[in-house]
Amino acid sequence: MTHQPDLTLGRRAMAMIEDLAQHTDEYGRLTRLYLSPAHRAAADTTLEFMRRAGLRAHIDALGSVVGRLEGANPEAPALLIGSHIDSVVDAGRYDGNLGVVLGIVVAEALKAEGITPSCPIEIVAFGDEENVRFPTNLSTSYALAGRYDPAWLDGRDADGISLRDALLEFGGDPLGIASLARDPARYRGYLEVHIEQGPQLEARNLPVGIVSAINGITRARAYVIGEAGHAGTVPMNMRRDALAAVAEMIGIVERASSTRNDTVATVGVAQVQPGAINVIPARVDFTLDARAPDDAVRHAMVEDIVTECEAAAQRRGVSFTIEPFMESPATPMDRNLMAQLEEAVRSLRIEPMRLASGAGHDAVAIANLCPAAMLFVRCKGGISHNPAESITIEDADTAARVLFEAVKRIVA
Ligand code: HGY
Ligand code: MN
Ligand code: MN
Repeated sequence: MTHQPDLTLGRRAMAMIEDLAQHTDEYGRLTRLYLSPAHRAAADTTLEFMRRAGLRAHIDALGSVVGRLEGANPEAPALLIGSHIDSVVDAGRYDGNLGVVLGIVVAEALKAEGITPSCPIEIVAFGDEENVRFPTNLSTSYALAGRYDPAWLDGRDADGISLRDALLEFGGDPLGIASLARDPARYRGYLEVHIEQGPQLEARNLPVGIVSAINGITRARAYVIGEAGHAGTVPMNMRRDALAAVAEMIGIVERASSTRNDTVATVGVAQVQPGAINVIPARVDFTLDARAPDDAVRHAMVEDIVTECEAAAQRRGVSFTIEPFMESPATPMDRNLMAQLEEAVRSLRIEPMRLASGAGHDAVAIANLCPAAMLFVRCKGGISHNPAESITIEDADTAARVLFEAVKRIVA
């Protein structure tokens, strides 16, 4: 009779996930952007979770929630565990949040088993991993690595609000950012548990997997300007139709990213002006998100896309401008921490599968502070960035027990 886990840890995690899912900026769907009222409410809830778990917890100058469990030797390099509680628009409830609540569940389990870690354990709920509201790149986790770009404070959201003003409104402190930088000598490693957001674990019928590397990302804004005109009178061969040009450019993006099976590129936003049924589109602003496991491959792909879009613009008599605003490097995970995770997975008699991450994560930023590793959790159909995102309580429980086993090994 195989040991049927009592699912206590999974139940605990799912209950906290449900509590957090109530905090949204949009009625009827989950949208929780960095420094929004919903982010503040979720941060306060996370603070409460951490304190109830016996952690010394606070919300830092950038809105991250930080909980600390002192170890036998408070001076020993700490173990960092975390993920993010901000979301995309109309999001699923597990992206990011799962890694935060599992860290808290493991802290509770250590206490319940009377285990005092040899070193401190810090659990962090980052607030700006999705970079949806402001033109930033993992700003709250880069701050811990001492790499916060002050220019991010001047970035503005769709309503023209600067990150600085939003931070002050949230109760943050722009002057307290520099002091968030952690001393690398005081951290032994970072573990992040996250839903896979892809179909591989489900295809292999595995509940968890170990991340080998995180893909690099280039994000850019592009602007195509043609000429508005009467939809009924201008002959097709005399138009400078900005939207028709962008339609061709989206085909270019698809083709350039489909030549290899490990590259992807997406046009996620396109705003058409003036946007009337009987007016030839004068201008289209759109975005590009391009990814690859190798930085040189990604840069070459973006260069191809730009060159071909410029030629298409030339042919069509429209202007094409593209402005990259975010570069995130491809990031290999730490071999030693990966081995610790693999041992923990094996201890639960699960085959340890390694897989790359197509999605970006706070681990990319924290890898500049200390060794970093990630555990992926199976999600239904690989669906994410979608309210249909879901995991089972059994897999949440398995992930919690793997994290618990790995943490016990690392802080023994
Ligand atoms: O876009 C990403 O890869 C992540 O979900 N922020
Ligand atoms: Mn995420
Ligand atoms: Mn995400």
